[in-house]
Amino acid sequence: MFLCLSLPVLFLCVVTVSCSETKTCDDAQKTCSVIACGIPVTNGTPGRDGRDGPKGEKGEPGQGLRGLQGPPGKSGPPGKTGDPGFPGARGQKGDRGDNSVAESKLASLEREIRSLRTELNHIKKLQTFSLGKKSGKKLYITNGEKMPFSQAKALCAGLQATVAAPKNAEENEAIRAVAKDTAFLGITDEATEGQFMYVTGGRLTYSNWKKDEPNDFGSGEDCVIILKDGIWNDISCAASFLVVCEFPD
Ligand code: MFU
Ligand code: CA
Ligand code: CA
Repeated sequence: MFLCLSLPVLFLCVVTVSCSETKTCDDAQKTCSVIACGIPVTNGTPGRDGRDGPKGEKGEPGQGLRGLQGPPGKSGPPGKTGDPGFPGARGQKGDRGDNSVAESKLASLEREIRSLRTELNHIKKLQTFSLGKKSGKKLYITNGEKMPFSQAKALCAGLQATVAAPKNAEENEAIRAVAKDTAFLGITDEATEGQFMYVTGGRLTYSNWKKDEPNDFGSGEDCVIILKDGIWNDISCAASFLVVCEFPD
């Protein structure tokens, strides 16, 4: 079938080629029925060049010898530091701080304070019992040392106490019983001769002078002592005697 169709086309081509030669139309008409006849002409000048054909396929690489690839070049200098990134998203709220160590230390200290308070109360009871202290009464204590009045005052002050000064017969007896020997009292007339005052301030409200005392004997006597029997004499503050300190109720 293909052969039947292609045969006339092949024939037409042969005729066309034969018609490019110079011959009469009658001659051509004898062999080629498709050619029309008219006035005989000579062939014209050749036509213009046709348009460029489509670009051909890329050729194969050349056949010349190719050198081996060289080693990589040195790395270039480092680039400039980039801009800082955007701040990150806000994190979740953290856990509550841990106070457990501080809390257990505090609890331990509180237990210890309670224990120490209990122990202190016990010691105070033992001390007041051993000193024969009665509740609601002042506490009188001596260290058995003899010293001038200035030192006696300093000793009692160092114990948050004052030199004992009886305000009544009962206190006078309590001080005498503690001292057992001659001791300074916290009373002087250093400020105004003849006017005896408590070292804690104020005029005397009670006294127990020996007969003919106070006499400001010799070069002067501005301090006061309680004798072994509980009566008083004025004496030089520079002389040395026992001291009894008085602690508040
Ligand atoms: C009395 C006292 C003095 C001193 C003197 C030795 O005077 O009043 O304070 O003790 O004896 C005469
Ligand atoms: Ca005096
Ligand atoms: Ca005297």
